Amino acid sequence: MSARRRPPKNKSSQKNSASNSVLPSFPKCYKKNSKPHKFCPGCGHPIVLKMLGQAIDELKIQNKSVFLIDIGCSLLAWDFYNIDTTQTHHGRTIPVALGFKRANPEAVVIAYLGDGGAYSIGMQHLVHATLRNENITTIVVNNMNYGMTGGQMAPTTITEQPPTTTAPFGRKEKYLGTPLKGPEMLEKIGVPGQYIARMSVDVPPQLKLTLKKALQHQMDKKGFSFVEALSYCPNNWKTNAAETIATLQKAKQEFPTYEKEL
Ligand SMILES: Cc1ncc(C[n+]2csc(CCOP(=O)(O)OP(=O)(O)O)c2C)c(N)n1
Ligand code: SF4
Repeated sequence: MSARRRPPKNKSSQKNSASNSVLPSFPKCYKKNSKPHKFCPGCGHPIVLKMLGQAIDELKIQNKSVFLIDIGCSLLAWDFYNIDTTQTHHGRTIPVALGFKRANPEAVVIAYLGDGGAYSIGMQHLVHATLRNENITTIVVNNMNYGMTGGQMAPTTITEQPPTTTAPFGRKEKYLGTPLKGPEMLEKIGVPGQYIARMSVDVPPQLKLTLKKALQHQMDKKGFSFVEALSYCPNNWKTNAAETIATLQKAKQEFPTYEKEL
């Protein structure tokens, strides 16, 4: 007899399977016909997006949310949710998000981008949105490289990381400087009351809690909220599952997880 699991025979056994968590539990705000998603196997983006979806469900804000995505692998989320979504140019997600928020202050506006988009080409927007205390939520998925374009070095690439295509011998700090720490930098220029956090995809419940707090912060009209999510990119790191997890652990030493209301 085959060892493979047999499909459930009737509706009641289907119900039992679901309640035993055999079937994947999708957030209600997911666009189900866009699944399976388009990200590489083992990518961290879908973990961030699932936790964000659950946070949106729990806060019951699906119909008032606006989701803005960057160029970079974040664009693969263009049809991830049943939520109004707009894709922007590389690094320009934050200014487009601000436009939506100013036009509709009651909307919950979420800017979702990679570390290249946030800390390199779009850095000026991040800095000035923080200084102006704009009431939006920004989520930066930090996979420590330029994922979509093939794994070039990013401002966040760490010394301990597998080599990147543009730094094949690794990050030599003497020539390439030290990795940029986004949340810590924003803390230095931030306005009192702002919510700033770094969390990681290997602890999904904590990540969801952090995202939920950031969204609630915006809903309470308390100003800029920011979450960096440390994330996996096995495709460009060229790592197997165990090496991927180990790389994230090394990253956590360089980029500690924390949260702070300034
Ligand atoms: C103005 C502009 N410059 C450069 C590019 C090429 N480009 C596309 S995605 C990307 C990097 C994306 O990296 P990141 O923002 O870290 O996101 P990831 O793909 O890692 O999630 C670059 C440089 C572009 N599309 N537009
Ligand atoms: S290239 Fe990296 S960040 Fe992009 S989808 Fe693949 S694993 Fe994810």
